[in-house]
Amino acid sequence: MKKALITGVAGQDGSYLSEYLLEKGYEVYGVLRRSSLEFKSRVDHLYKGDTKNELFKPLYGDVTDSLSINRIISEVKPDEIYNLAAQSHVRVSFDIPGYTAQTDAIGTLNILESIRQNKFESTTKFYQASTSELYGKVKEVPQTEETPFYPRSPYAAAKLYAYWLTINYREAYNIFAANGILFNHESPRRGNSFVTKKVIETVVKIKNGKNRTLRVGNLDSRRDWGYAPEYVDAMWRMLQTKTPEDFIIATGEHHSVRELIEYAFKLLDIEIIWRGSSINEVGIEKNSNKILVEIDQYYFRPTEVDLLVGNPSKAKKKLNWTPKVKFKELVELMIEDELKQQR
Ligand code: NAP
Ligand code: F7E
Repeated sequence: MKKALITGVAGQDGSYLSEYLLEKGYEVYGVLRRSSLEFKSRVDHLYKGDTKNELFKPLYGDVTDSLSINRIISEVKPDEIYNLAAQSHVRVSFDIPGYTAQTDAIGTLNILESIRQNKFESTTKFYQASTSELYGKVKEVPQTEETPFYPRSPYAAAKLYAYWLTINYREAYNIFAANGILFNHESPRRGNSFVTKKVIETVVKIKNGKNRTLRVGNLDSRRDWGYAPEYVDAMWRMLQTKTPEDFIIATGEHHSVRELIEYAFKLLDIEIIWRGSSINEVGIEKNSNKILVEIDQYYFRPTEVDLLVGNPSKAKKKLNWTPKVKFKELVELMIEDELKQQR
């Protein structure tokens, strides 16, 4: 039986990846951070109560703490490590750049060093959660594995260190280490401060009369939004190849935050029209003339990433991976889930 160790297991991707690997018959060791409330909503069903899975093993640890990480790796002796732990919010990384660097950059170093010091170079494969944010102020459209990076946030700069460290440990110590350069991927389990989940949660609240307005930042930034369960499948595929390589995972489509808002409201039979410009722009319900969308300076970033769109050809060719859920279907399934949650 193969053993996988997942850092960031309680996050969106960690929870889907756990379910995916358990389904494949893996023993899954999940690194959880201690918090004052025990409840880890995305993975609780895997290790508590009637749905508990004996093959899921929760372990306390923190990637910034090399002692705990080294102990876990030396005891578990994993066949595969998926390093998903991160302070993953781009805007928040401007508020807590030091913590972001410790987790997203040094956390990766702690894991790779532990593989090396335990002499697991030939037995433990390593997946690094790299990101389209590395492209930042993009040098070409769409982005490929060859496009130069231009990070635009403390988050992206920390992830750049982790990206190159992964390649360096592959070249220097022959570790099977791969970067997945994943473009935005979303789901009903997405944290509610990311724009897709925030918009969808709020428009449903507005429809149900529980919220008056949606307050957002840059309406015109464009993202390549895919569906998270499909992206964890790509992570696993990257560790099953003959030789380790880095791959873009993306849909190849891009849409704006404005389109996301319009389509989410449309699914609830609300038509939005836009008036005004920049910080004074508002989204109005066509029928009632009520203001439903307002711009809030708080949600802007000091340096924005305007457009990200990936070319997933290499993954299609070498991993036999293709995205199925695209923008409209993604918004539809998230709205459907949200309607159930708020019922
Ligand atoms: P997420 O929902 O924010 O989950 C991140 C997880 O990391 C959380 O469970 C968090 O723990 C944990 N964590 C944070 N700091 C930690 C620390 N110091 N030690 C141990 N665990 C820590 O992120 P996600 O969307 O699942 O993304 C997974 C990974 O892919 C992240 O590395 C992210 O940067 C990267 N990525 C995401 C996307 C995307 O669109 N989702 C795209 C490209 C790359 P708590 O639950 O206790 O907070
Ligand atoms: O923002 C704009 C915002 O926070 C998307 C992380 O998973 O994907 C994610 O990073 C866009 C940005 O995701 C609001 O300015 C407008 O242009 O949902 P987001 P992100 O920054 O793209 C990458 C690939 C990762 O690696 C990250 O870990 O939407 N936007 N108004 C807003 N964004 C937020 N959060 N909230 C707003 O009100």
